[in-house]
Amino acid sequence: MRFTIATFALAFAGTASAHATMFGVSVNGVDQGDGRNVYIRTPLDNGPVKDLASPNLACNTNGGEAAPSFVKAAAGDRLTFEWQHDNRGDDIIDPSHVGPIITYIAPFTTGNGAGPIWSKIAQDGFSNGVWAVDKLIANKGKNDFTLPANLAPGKYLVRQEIIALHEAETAFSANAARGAQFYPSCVQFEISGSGTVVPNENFDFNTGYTFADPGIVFNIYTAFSSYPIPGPAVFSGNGGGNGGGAAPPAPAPTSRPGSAPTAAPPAQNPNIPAPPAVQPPTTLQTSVRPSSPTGAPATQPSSPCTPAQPARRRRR
Ligand SMILES: [Cu+2]
Repeated sequence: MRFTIATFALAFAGTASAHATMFGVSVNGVDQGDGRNVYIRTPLDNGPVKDLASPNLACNTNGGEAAPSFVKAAAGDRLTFEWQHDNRGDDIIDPSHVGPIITYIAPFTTGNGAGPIWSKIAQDGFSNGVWAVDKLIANKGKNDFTLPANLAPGKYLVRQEIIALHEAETAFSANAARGAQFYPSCVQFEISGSGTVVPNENFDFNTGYTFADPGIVFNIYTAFSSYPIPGPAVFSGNGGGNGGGAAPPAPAPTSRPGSAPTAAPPAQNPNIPAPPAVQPPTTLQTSVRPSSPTGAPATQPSSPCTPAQPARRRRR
């Protein structure tokens, strides 16, 4: 293993109770089976990527190792990406790891996904006091979104990431022991249909995500009422296939200026039709959560990602 400063920081950045990887995919509700190293480019471990300059930011460790299979789906299909901590249906991810879940697509490559090839097709951040990660845990690790209805047939990578913000009040570049934690996972798809659109936002994670981004350096331990989801707007030529349909219009997330090549406002909260109007069940919360996102600032807890004992690199 490359033992860089960043790796050293990562090695001490995780607990066995914290992280997550993707288990598999359902297409229109049909389980495609365990996708790990089958159609998912499963990373070497379930730890986060924090260095925005790392090529692993695109498709995680192992991102350049093409998986042997592809999920077959059609443009416009409803997809479910299912995450886990260690085992399917377990605690999924530590509830401290609040943050958005963002989904991108790129034409298939056997490369590691680095470079300006990505377009955002779905995103869920923070609304009505509920984070996308809260919903993920409540939904047993499952996050739903819809493929663009007019997507051209062919092979693609679909990359979904959890961004855990529990240490994101400080940039990783300023303190390698903290920083937003990215959990990207890339899934290989072979998509059918008669569409003609290949999303062309040409987003590059290594240059498009920066520590100047207010969605990447974000303090969940002070009062806030909204969260600016990082990255470009949701691709506007997606044929309207993105939403859950029931969510009312809401203010668009504020992306970093210059990050969105298209002018259309992003779709809002495509993943879950009707977020609860009240706080999530208290059983989903732990003492490390702020008592209210809109209330008095909570005391910043000691990090749940700083174990007392040295962590090994492999944590699965
Ligand atoms: Cu963690």
